Parts: sequence; structure tokens; C-alpha cells
Amino acid sequence: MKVVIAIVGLILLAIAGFLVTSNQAAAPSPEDEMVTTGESEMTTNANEAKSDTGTETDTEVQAMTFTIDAFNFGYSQEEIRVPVGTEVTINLTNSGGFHDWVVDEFGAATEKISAGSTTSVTFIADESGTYEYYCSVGNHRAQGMVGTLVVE
Ligand SMILES: [Cu+2]
Repeated sequence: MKVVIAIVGLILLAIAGFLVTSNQAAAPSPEDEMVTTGESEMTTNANEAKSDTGTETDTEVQAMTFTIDAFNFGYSQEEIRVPVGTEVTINLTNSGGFHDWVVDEFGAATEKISAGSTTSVTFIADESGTYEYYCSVGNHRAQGMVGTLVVE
């Protein structure tokens, strides 16, 4: 009788030991792999978002556009103020006569246009100072076709 109990006890211990061992071996491994894959994908997306934001901050260009009418003998706007480094565009209209718009220091000059036409010129105001713009046609400058460009 003691021998039978001992044999049954050993068999039960063997079965219990096998179940515990197989559970530990089978269950945890697949879960660990799935968690690791998900984390690495999220880290990659976060890095891409950061680099996009940095690119937008670097490319900052300041541009200003002015529309000025020319007539005999003057301009509709007598002073223009812009920060240093601004990309300036002048849209010149002409309500009477034959005119242009020139700033010698920046090499900026529109075409000469007749009444009813429009033209434009774009330049970089890259040095601070006070400059004169004027009409280079005939004696228009002497007759008062001038204005002041302030770069500050
Ligand atoms: Cu003129």
C-alpha cells in the first residue's frame, strides 16, 4: 500500500512539473516580440515630425510689395520704409505721362512706361540707410518726381 501511494505521488509530481514547465516556455515569448515592434514604430514617427518643424523655421523670407502711381510730376507715395534685408517689389502704374522708378544704390529700375501701363521691379534692400527714388525720364527728377526709401 505504501508503494502504490508513493508511485501515484511521483506521477502527480511529474505531471504537475511538466505543466508548469510548458506554460512558462510557451506563453511569454510572442507577447514580448509584439510590444517591442510597436514601440520602435512610434519612435520613428516622432523623429520625422521633429525634423519637419525645424525645416519650416529655417526658411523665413521677408517680402514687401508696394503699388505706386506715377504722374506729371510725382509719385502717389513719397516715402517707403522697410526692414534691412527685405525683398522689395514695386508695382508701378502710370496715370499720365512717361515715367519709370529708379534707386541707383540698389541697381533697381523699372521699365519706362506710358500712361495706362504697369510694370514692376524686385530687389533686396540689404543695406540700411536713406535713399532717393526718382524718375529718370527727361528732367522729371528736377521737377519733383522723387521720393525717399528708408531701410532700417
Ligand atoms: Cu517721369
